[in-house]
Amino acid sequence: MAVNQALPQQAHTATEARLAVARPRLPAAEAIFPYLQRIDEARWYSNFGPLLTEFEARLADRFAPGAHIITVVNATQALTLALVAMDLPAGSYVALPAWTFVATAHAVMMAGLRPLFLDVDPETWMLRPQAVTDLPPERRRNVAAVIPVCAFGHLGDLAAWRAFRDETGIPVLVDAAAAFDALDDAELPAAVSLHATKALGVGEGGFLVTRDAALALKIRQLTTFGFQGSRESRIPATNAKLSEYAAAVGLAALDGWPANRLRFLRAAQHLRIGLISLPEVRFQDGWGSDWVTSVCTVGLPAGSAAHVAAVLAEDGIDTRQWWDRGCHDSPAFGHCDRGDLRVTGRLAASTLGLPFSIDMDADEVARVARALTRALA
Ligand code: T4K
Repeated sequence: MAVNQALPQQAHTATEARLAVARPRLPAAEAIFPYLQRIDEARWYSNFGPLLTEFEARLADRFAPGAHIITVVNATQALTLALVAMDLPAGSYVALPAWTFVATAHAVMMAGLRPLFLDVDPETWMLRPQAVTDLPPERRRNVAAVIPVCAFGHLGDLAAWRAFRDETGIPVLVDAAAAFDALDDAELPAAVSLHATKALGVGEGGFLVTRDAALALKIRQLTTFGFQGSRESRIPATNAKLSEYAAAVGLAALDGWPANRLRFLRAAQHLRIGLISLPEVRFQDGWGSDWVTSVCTVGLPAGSAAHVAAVLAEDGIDTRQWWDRGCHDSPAFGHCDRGDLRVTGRLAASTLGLPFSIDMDADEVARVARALTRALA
């Protein structure tokens, strides 16, 4: 459909509030309060206090025994410090999908490494091991690590990445920023975001999960001035610890997670049902049934994302290209090496973040459905 085609009567009225693309809801004050009282009593505010220790233990319980959790100030730092801990040759390449948020590539560069942007699978929107194994040998030889990204919370085929690591010896670090719900496997080190916009948010925060005890110890050391059991700084490091206050929010969020997960499922099912007469709108595989996340990114007819966004905007409905035109496209990465990124280009033009929230109601679903029907007519 042409972008400037005449549109039917707009549904948006001056009295109708704008519909935000995301409306995070973190634990309410009363849910956090008992944890804040514990902080008052303990007079312990940071540096691995009792709440943070409990928060990490409860996060570890979500994985098979043997998983180590290192909380970090955000997932970008978790990725950066994990790469630093891997001790890769300075300036070597880290392969990553172009279809990701800029944080993935920033982490590579801040770790003193070079991003190599590769294309993704058109169905799953994720990097496949073949994207690396099919590289010309001279280029593949310089790939020191790979970061597959769980697109918008979808886990993808981690078993294939484990096989890749075992066969090639190339370390794999998973960017599972939005995959708090889906991630239950610590065989590959993975970074999860606890940002406000994520399914389980503490405001700013994240964690790294791994079964590799030595890697976990090194990452922990990097988050705390290079200390390890003493006040002697043994390696160049930083301060990336979470405070007891963030842990308080995290503990309250975990208390509420079973019910909130059901609320996310319910909201997602309402949206799926509301859009059932629009088969052109494609949800990610398993979204809102097998796994949940806080955003809804859908596939649309080829090249139609900008038009659909414009029509929804006329109806007061916000949408978002969460990853813009692809990570590689940002000026910060203009000089970085890349492969053929045709699929990424197509996804940027044909996927769109729709409004979604844990408490999205029937009127909001109907409003989005009406606007999408108009846009796709
Ligand atoms: N890897 C991947 C693949 C990622 O997607 C991300 C982060 C990372 C790594 C790094 O994780 P962190 O270092 O952040 O832990 C968001 C998030 O800041 C970011 O976490 C996320 N990905 C990225 C895709 O998007 P913005 O700048 O787009 O959010 P903003 O402020 O525009 O808000 C979005 C919507 O939510 C708006 O409608 C406003 C609403 N909102 C937002 C906040 C923060 C609220 O209503 N309340 C709020 O508190 O970045």
